[in-house]
Amino acid sequence: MAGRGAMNTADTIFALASGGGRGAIAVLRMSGPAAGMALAALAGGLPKSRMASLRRLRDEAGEVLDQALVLWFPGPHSYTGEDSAELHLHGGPAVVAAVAGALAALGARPAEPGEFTRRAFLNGRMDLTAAEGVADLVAAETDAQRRQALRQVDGALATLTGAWAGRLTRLLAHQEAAIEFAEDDLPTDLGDQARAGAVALRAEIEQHLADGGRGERLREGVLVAILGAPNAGKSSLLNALVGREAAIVSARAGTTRDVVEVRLDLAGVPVTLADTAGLREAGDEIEQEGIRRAHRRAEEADLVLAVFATDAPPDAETLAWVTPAALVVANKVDLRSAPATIGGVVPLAISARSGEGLDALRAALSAAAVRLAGAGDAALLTRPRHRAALTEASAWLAEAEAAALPELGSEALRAALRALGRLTGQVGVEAILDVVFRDFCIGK
Ligand SMILES: Nc1nc2c(ncn2[C@@H]2O[C@H](COP(=O)(O)OP(=O)(O)O)[C@@H](O)[C@H]2O)c(=O)[nH]1
Ligand SMILES: [Mg+2]
Repeated sequence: MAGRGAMNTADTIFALASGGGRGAIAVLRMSGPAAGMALAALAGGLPKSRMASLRRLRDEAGEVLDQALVLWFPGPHSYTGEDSAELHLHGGPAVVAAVAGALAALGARPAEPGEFTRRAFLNGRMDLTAAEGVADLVAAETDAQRRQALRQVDGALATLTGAWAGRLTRLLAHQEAAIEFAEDDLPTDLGDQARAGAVALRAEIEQHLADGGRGERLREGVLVAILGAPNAGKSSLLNALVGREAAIVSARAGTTRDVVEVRLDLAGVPVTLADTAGLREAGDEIEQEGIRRAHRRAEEADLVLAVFATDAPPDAETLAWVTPAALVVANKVDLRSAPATIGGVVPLAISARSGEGLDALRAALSAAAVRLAGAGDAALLTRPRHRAALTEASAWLAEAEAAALPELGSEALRAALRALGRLTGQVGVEAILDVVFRDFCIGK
């Protein structure tokens, strides 16, 4: 498709589309003008389109490499829009290597990460947001992430953006008509209509921008930093929450020196729990660095989990992190009962040792994660790129509303339309292609 970025699609690419290592089946896929020739050469002729057939695969010397299911997807109605094929091989490394070698001998080359989907986009098979959705679907670790990615593959964001672009195009037509009629000195309210339309459209876009970043958070995961004095039981708590000894627990203060992170699935939201070095006036240099890292992680965190132990008075360093947004726990209630409040907040009484209160803490963490990532209600913006494009469109709409001259309003509306077009990849796409397809895996 013209204007979608120069790229050499004349060559034929192949890649392992299933996971590496040993498995029952390994799927090699290829795409490009020579895909049919290469498949025919390997499989002794082209099979019927889109029908699985069992073939012996041979290299150029006639040696049988494997017995495989082969599928032929002639373009343009394939994933990439090009002639494509899939080989379902026996999933051993030697089989895959032999068939990949035969494909390379036939002139195909290994694909770059995301190159299949990139071609699908370049050939107009999907818009940019759907392509991003494919990458997110492959990377999804939790149900809520999977649902969000599927929504995007299904075009939820592209459909909304397309509808906005349609309205904007009509506003632009009104505005241009207003300019025409003004030249004819005819009274008209077309300019006012365009202005009112811009106001309404901007309000809708702003409503989506005011989603608290839930979509991005769900995509990337919610970061929870565990903070507290040395020996408060932070590492014990992390281990109790994940059900394994991820962090070292010791009666010696200052044992945890770097940030230890584990991934949890809480109500469908991926949560990264970060255990940190205890906050105190540090002794040696390594511990000081650990404490610096603890503060940095806490500043980046979406949620701070402040841990206090019942057998010590609340320490000033940790109290400084207690806000209404923080989760406060009083640990070691097996030793002593929890105080009524810590820093003005009612703590959750827990014991990392006995397990008391951990269910309530897990529930509180889940609720916070769902609130932060909007796992229940759908946020449509899942990447900073989306937010940037809509913020820009909204700013241009504001400019159009404020424009003193109809010609300026018209220019601003056009710029807003371009910003929307960038979101779905209709305009100005060259600069962002590499960014979008960088985080794909090979074979997608
Ligand atoms: N009695 C009791 N001891 C605990 C509890 N949680 C942790 N500890 C002990 O407190 C000490 C410090 O624990 P650790 O998890 O390393 O604390 P951290 O320095 O905050 O990471 C260890 O000896 C733990 O066994 C608890 O709930 N009850
Ligand atoms: Mg520790």
